[in-house]
Amino acid sequence: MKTNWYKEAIIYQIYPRSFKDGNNDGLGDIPGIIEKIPYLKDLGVTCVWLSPIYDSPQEDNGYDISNYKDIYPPFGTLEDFKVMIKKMHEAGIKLIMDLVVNHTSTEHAWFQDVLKNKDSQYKDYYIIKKGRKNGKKPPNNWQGFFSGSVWEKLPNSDDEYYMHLFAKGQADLNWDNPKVREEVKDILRFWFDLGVDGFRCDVINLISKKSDFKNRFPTLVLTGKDAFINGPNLHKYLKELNDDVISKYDVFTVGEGPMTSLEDVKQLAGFDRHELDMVFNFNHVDVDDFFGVKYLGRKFSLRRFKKIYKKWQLGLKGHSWNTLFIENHDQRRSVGRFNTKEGNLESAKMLALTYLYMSGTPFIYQGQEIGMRQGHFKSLDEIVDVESHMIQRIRNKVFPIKLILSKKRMIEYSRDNARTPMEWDDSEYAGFSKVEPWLRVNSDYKEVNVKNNLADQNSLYHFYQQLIKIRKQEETLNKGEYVPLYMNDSKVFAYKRVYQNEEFIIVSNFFDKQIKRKFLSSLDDNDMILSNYDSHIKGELKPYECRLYKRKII
Ligand code: ISL
Repeated sequence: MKTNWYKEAIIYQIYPRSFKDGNNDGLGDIPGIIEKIPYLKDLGVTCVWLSPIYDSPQEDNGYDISNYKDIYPPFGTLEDFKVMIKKMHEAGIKLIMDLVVNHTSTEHAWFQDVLKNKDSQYKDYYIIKKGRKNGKKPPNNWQGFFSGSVWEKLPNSDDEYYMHLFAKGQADLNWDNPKVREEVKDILRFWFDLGVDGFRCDVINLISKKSDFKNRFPTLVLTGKDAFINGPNLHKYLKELNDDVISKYDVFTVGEGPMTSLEDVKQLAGFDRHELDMVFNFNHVDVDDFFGVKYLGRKFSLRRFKKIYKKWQLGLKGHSWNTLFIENHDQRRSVGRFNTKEGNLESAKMLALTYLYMSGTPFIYQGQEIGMRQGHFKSLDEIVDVESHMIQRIRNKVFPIKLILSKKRMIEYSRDNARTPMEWDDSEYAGFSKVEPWLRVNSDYKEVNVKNNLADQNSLYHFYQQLIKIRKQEETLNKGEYVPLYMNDSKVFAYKRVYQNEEFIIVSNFFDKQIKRKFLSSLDDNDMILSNYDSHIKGELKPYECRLYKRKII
């Protein structure tokens, strides 16, 4: 019986290859995660989202799966997995995995069979079309998420291509084939029966493609996106997965939904829709991107940021449940984004309170709780992310792109910035490993690390720990209505959470300047239960000052 426990969860995302190296081969692994379960418990998290650990050639760090029912050997074994989930459950921590079924790796047995046998039974598992001009040109002009054509010639064919919305090694599955849907159900049952408590569903809104494979009007990015984003059978297939498998377990699903609208999310994760439970939408983290084009930045605007949150907080009320996140393995680190300042502790604390206390389920990405920063890579040669390499390829070929997309921006926006090894202490390789890791450790590890955070009661870690503790014990912060305040204020983000006869008020100065605000006189300092400063000035907010008030409604 489904109990909707996800609504009270505090979820911590682990990117396995960068979390903790248990066997000193330079790569994070399951034994390393097991070793850190007490750390997760002390922080107060109640659920872990584990990015892919399945067998994979690792072209996209595991988001290219070659065997859905086995573990990538350097991460460990299925037996290690069983130990991990048992220990997590004993610690009161649930575990959700990453379901990556829009595509498989081209190393998957199904795709390998297509390469070996002309009349393979698995050919219809994928999206394979004849090219134009006798196969000399791809079937159409659609562009993928990592830039470039979504088509790659089948090595064993003169005129056939397979679709890949991401890297060449990630062949899109044909979800219109009922056998593919049955395979996915089988994968779900396999992991649910091992005790997994749910799934984060990778780019799940891309699984259904339109049957019209004609060219589309060329756009700057993602030409043809109308044909593969939120496609015609998406809801039908999600309902089918839910009715046939997911609804039979006390689990939850959160879909990753790039370019989903508020209406899309109401459809995908509506309480009465029986499809997904939640959706990751990216409107708020696209706030400083050039209209969704991540690499073409845009000046941050607090007003725009507040409007986006108001839209989603009020828009989903009564329909679905919000996800709350400011970082993940694809996003730049939040310290230094959203008007905060790298190294400015007050700004990191202010951002934490502001996003964590909204209505919805909070997600914390590994390292966010200790203020891990951008990787500060010196050159593109240090970057390993396939997305960066594919964009660099196009950048080198198309001069105008090279003009608008500088090397500096390529480095700054690379997803590797969020994937540097977790910084545990000030020993060599930051306590992540005893050998040189797969990706350079951030050079700030002697300052920014778990050990220093644990030793300092005023650290960001302890602030997150306190925020989580309060959030878990206060029903109003779980059930309370989100009420935006002072929407026209260009420097202060303020809102309240109201439930029965109680309200919490969150006030955050998003700027590095001391400011006067008349509305502060309406708040009684005796009601203040948390702040990132020890002292306060009547009627004013210090730089990046945040305050949490709790009061009865008379
Ligand atoms: O960062 C993004 C969202 O703003 C996109 O570039 C992201 O790549 C896209 O949302 C899909 O991401 C997911 O699928 C990819 C994988 O590389 C990402 O790591 C994963 O989060 C392909 O599986």
